[in-house]
Amino acid sequence: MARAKVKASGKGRKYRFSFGPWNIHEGADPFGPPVRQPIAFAKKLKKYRELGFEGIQFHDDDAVPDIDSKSPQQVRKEAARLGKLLANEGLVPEFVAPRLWESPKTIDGGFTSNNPAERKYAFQRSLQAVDIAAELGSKNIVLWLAREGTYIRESKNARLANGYILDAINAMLEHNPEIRVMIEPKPNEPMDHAYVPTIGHAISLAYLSVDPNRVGGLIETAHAKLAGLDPSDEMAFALFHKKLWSVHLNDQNGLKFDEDKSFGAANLREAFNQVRVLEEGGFGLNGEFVGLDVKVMRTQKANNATAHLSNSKRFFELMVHKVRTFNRKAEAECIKNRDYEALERLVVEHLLGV
Ligand code: XUL
Ligand code: MN
Repeated sequence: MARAKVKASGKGRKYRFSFGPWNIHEGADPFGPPVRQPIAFAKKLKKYRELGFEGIQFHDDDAVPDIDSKSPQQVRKEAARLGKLLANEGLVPEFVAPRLWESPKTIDGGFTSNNPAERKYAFQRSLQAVDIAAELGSKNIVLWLAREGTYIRESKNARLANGYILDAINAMLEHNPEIRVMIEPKPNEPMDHAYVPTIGHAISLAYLSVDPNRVGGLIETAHAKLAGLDPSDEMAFALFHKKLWSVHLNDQNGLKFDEDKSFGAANLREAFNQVRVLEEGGFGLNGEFVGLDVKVMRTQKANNATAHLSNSKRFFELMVHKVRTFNRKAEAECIKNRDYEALERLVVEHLLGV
């Protein structure tokens, strides 16, 4: 296939890309079993450089499998060993996210469970994730608050739940003075309604924390769309607050399950606007990664089951090119004349390459 050459550097910016081991997936969904053989973690690690990625995102148990069966010392030892391996491979651990949604102890949520013993488990596991991040050499924790919400509204006290989440964030900040917490908001799935469903909610919690400068956000395209919001506006809001510290770019075809499609695959114009906002907002200039939380189609054969990652990276780079070559003078003219029909045509023709 002929491939147009594109540059994702220029204007002093070179984007760095990341993904998580879960983005190379065996294809199981709620309606059917895996359709591809699992790929060993060591083999996945090799794929990063091959695909042009430098950053790795971890859940705590991606870094230390079977985490609950190991002593704190063992967990730290394994994380430190992995940190060395990553450094040798030239890979950067972007963040660690405590996986608080698979344990039998988090069936009814972690921080917001109605059971104090379960809340304690979630608390401790999160502090341990902070230790893992430190051993790996990352300063970032991501909180996707998967089960912090309800199936039925009456089952939890939402006011108290927000306080429990804030307590957990504060505990992480106090546990390690270097660590930063990034909240990854999502409005639903697996819950009917999740607490902290948008970046606005996340940032308002950040300001209430014991160290607001160390609490920010990670915005995922699909999650913003599931909340009925425009992902580029969500990103702009966080950039305005200097709190956009990572992204999970992907795409989403309307209000369905969380599809995690390749970036730009469902809506080119929304992809253009996300890249435009990131470029204009200086995203990446402080070392932020462009994370791609994308899922390969279930139908994909095993011999080419990483194409969603290389495609998403390429679509991002092509969009950077589109953003950088957009006719800014003509744009300013349209805005000055309040001729938004002309602006619409300018954008659409630019995206269509005419
Ligand atoms: C869930 C989701 C997660 C987080 C990491 O929808 O996006 O993969 O990004 O826990
Ligand atoms: Mn995500």
